[in-house]
Amino acid sequence: MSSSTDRRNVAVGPRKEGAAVKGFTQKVHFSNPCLNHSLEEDVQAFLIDEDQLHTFDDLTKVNPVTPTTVLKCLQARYSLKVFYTHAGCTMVALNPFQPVPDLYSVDVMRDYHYATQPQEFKPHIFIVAEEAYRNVQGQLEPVNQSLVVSGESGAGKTWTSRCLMKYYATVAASSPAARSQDTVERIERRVLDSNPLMEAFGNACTLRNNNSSRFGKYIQLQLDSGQLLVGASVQTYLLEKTRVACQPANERNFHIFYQMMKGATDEQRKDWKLPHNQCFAWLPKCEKQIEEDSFHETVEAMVHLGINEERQRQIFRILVGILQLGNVSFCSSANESQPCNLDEHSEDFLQRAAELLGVPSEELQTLLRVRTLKAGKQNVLKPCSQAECGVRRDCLAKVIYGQLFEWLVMFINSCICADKSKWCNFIGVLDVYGFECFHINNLEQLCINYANEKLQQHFVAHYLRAQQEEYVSEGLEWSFVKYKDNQSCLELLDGNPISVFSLLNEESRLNRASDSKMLNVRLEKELGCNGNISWDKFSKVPHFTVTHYAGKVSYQIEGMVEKNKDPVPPELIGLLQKSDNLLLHEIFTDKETEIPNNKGLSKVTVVSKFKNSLENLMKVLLTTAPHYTRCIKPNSDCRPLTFNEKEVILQLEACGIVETIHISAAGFPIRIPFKSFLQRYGLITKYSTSGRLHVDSDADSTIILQQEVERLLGVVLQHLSCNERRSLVHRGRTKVFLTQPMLDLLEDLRKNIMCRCAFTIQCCWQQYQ
Ligand code: AD9
Ligand code: MG
Repeated sequence: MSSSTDRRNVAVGPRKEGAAVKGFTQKVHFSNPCLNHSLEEDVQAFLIDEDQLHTFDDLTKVNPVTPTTVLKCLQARYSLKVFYTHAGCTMVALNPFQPVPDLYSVDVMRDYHYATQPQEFKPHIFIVAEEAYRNVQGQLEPVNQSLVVSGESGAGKTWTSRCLMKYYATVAASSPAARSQDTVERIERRVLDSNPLMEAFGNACTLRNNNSSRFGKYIQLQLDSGQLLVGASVQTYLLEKTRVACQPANERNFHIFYQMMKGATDEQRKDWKLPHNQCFAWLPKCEKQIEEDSFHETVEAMVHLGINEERQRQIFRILVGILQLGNVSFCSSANESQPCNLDEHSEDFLQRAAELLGVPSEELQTLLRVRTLKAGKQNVLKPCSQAECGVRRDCLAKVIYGQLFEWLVMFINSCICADKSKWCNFIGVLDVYGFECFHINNLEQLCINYANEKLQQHFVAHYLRAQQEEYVSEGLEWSFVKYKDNQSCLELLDGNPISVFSLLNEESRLNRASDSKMLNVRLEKELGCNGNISWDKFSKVPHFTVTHYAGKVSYQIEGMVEKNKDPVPPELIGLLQKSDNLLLHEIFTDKETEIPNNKGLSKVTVVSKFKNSLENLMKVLLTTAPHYTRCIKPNSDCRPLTFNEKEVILQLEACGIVETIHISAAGFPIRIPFKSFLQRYGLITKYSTSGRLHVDSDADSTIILQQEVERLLGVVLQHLSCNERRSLVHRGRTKVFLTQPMLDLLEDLRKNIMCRCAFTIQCCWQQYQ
């Protein structure tokens, strides 16, 4: 049982109107700046005033648990610059949107690392990190750990993941130099350097986040038997490669392009055929100043990871080649049997693109404008329309960039991954894109939201399992609490034999001209009775709406099948295989590179590939002990220390925080250790008419405490049947498990007794006077 669960069990209590005793305030002593209040003080916290909400370090202590109380608590803490709060077995992290260096210094890392009980320190991402680190060496056998970081775009997932990696690179450093200094070295350095490199190629400035990750990532930090970091491996998911050729309005292309434009030396520009004043269609300007544009940092990371100068040159030439390709445009042809021409300025761009990509310019030009069709054994050439030429150009850029990114990840793995004989456990850090709901949603959002459904399913299962484990270890008889699960939505998306994905794949395979229309018809016909999908009959644009656990999202059908097919004309791949840019040649002749069939369709569609990789991820997660961090974005303008209630509450609902606390509330959410329980409610037995017992709340023996708890409960619940009693309260081995109504009852009894005593004392005084 993880210590976070223990903490959750400590104390919860009513703040019901009338039940609270005013003036009973929590004493918090901070002898150590990181230290939080003690268990006894936690127990007292349930009588706290609303203006003390900021002191709740665990949202399960807030009572009643409603979106509003949870929100108020987080808001109160945020206003005091407290960014982390426990929510049962999850950690809620509010984005400060400003640097808070003191919170993440090496000294603070060490405080948490060397603490005997880090969970008694103030909530911090380092508690999560340390808990996983300690759990990895399980008591009976080692247990791999996973740190799952979720939240919407800009909430701080990548920032948190980096922070977790820095923590391990510091406290689990394999080199003594790294441990004794603030710098990290050797393998630690390389593992950390994989971040800026992957972010340069996989992150972009979007409307929601200046440094938005456009891919998902699961990094496993490999630990040896002495728990030192000896290596790492990275798995990435679904890079949004369409961005390379098409950037949404007011968004940018991937950072690396801008870094190069800003940081290239004159010599490099000469080599890349890149004049200072050249503009690129695929590099839209953005008003915002992006701090991430550090070419120097990216190159340094490449050097540390062992990408030599020649390789760097090949990479940069490919990237500039892509940009030059983006400037190539076509004119419509007067005669359909003739290929379209390049527009008047495009000749030069095409020349440069061909040169940088290391392919013959004539051939490139022909292949962009003429399609090769197979007719039996014969090849038939067919001129492309202006629009088709544009699609082929974009397709070429996307396939090059996508494969380059995959090569980069493979390269990073080859230089950070330790030999299997050198490591025995891992801690995985998962940073996937959060739930997305835009004005227009397409295949990318469907995949992203599907990933979030899978993670939510894993989360709910794990959370309930954790609860069940505690019930069992405390010897409680209980049956599973019903909870809202997302199984039906997942079945709609990926179930067998018919689901959104299966229909999408079938339409992609059939490759018919009217695929979007057909998809819509089939979805409606074959899945129309599933309660999680609906259609707006009055909408002009065909779409379907899925009710996700986090909310409804409407997906545009137009273009979905095409995106799923992700077709690449084979003749373009053939061209790239001939490239004399050695890297490009290597990437496309590599056996593992997926080569499309003669219709340009690869064997696996986008969704089936994504589904497979997610299934593998889930298998790994299931073998690990998970720790959840829910990042929350306090305002959509990314303004420091600004808390927008409406936006936060939507996220709390979307990521299921409130539901999580409710799942806990549906069982016996209030768990009070015997001693604390007797200290607070012992007076009920003492003053009860049927209470002939002497309650010694100082007793230490668990057996005596157990008996006293039994007697107290016997007095309070003497009129109830065994079953009624069981639905309200359970005595475990070390704690009392209560429902909210039971706690309210105890509080009312206690209050009554205290009022009676006060009344008696008052009468005595009156008589005395
Ligand atoms: V996206 O889904 O990739 O678009 P993320 O990853 O959730 O998104 P990210 O980690 O990139 O968001 O955080 C956004 C910005 O918030 C960062 O660039 C930081 O400027 C800022 N941030 C996030 N967390 C912290 C923090 N703990 N302290 C300071 C932070 N700044
Ligand atoms: Mg990110």
